[in-house]
Amino acid sequence: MATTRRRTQSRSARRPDAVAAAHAPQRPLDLLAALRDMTLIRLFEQEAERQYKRARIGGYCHLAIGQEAATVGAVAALQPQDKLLTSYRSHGFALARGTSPQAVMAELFGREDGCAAGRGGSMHLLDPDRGYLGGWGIVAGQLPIATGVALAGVKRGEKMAVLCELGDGAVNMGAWHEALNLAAVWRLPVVFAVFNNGYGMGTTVDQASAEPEIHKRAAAFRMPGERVDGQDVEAVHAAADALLQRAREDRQPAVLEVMTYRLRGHSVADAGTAYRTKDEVEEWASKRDPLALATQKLLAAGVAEGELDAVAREAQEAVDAAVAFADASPQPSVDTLAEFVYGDPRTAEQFARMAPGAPAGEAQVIAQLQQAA
Ligand SMILES: Cc1ncc(C[n+]2csc(CCOP(=O)(O)OP(=O)(O)O)c2C)c(N)n1
Repeated sequence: MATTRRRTQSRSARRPDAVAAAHAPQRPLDLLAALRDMTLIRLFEQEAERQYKRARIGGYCHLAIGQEAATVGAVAALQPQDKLLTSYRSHGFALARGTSPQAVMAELFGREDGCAAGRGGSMHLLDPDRGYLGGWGIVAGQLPIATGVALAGVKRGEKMAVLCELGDGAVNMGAWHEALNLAAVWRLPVVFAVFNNGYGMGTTVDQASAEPEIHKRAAAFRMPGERVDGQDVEAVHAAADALLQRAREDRQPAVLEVMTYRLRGHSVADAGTAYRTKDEVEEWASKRDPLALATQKLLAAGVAEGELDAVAREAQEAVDAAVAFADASPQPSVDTLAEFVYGDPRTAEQFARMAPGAPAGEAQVIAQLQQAA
């Protein structure tokens, strides 16, 4: 059946440049609403950075300050039935998809009211009700899962698409090849959005990739591949919208390379200065800041400055409320740590008994397991 589908595919379906032209955005982007989302994400992450440095947030914390247009533009192109999977740099995705700032901040704090019940932390945000099937901490780990989610959608006869975000570092993992190959062979409705911020930790794209123009790699899988300016929220939205429509309607998988930049280090623990110059960062901050670019466009379109001030004020209020909420949310108790990890509750129970301070020690649990075997 897959063969028949491939044969009946029109010639234009194989020409990447024809895709955007053939599909004008279904719903034009509301730029003011996009700026609201971007501002919330920026202020939220600045606050997360402060809270991390105060040790209120544990584990890892990867900020995407500078990448807000890429995130908001892509997520705004999703429809309610679509699914979203991302890498670990994921706070903005949850917020843009509609998860409350409270639930995201509580997750960063590791609290019960977090969107993953405090078990996931910054890298593993989750909101299945909104089709957000996770931030994933293993580089490229989300790709095969996204392809599987798209296959499940097809099997159920749903008219949906999957947006799978990944970093430029993920395109050299085996999972990239497996996931894109199967997506193409089975014609699955998944758009792989590569957020190319120039670096995988401290390694540049050129150092890691034989073909650094990542969208061109789509040709190896005979799927469309496009590159877009990731600092321009309208451009990202238009490109993502076209490819997602095409995924939903024609089951056409695609690669969208979104050119962006992270203004902070790889994680809060990385100063981000060892492998790039201050001038480079300054250049992006002063000339290519996505919030400033959207603000300029809105002012040019006649939106009053007062209205833009209100956007920043309201976002700050939401962030402050999120911190207060997270602070007041209870800590999960240690003996429930394995909940949601194992499908079998008995395994969770055994795990709980191994927790520090638990009445039964590891040796006893092992003995019980051996007896049961
Ligand atoms: C399989 C695997 N190898 C290594 C790591 C450690 N690691 C975490 S992030 C990262 C760099 C990924 O860079 P990229 O995909 O470009 O994403 P970005 O950080 O730029 O958003 C690495 C090597 C990991 N999490 N998973």
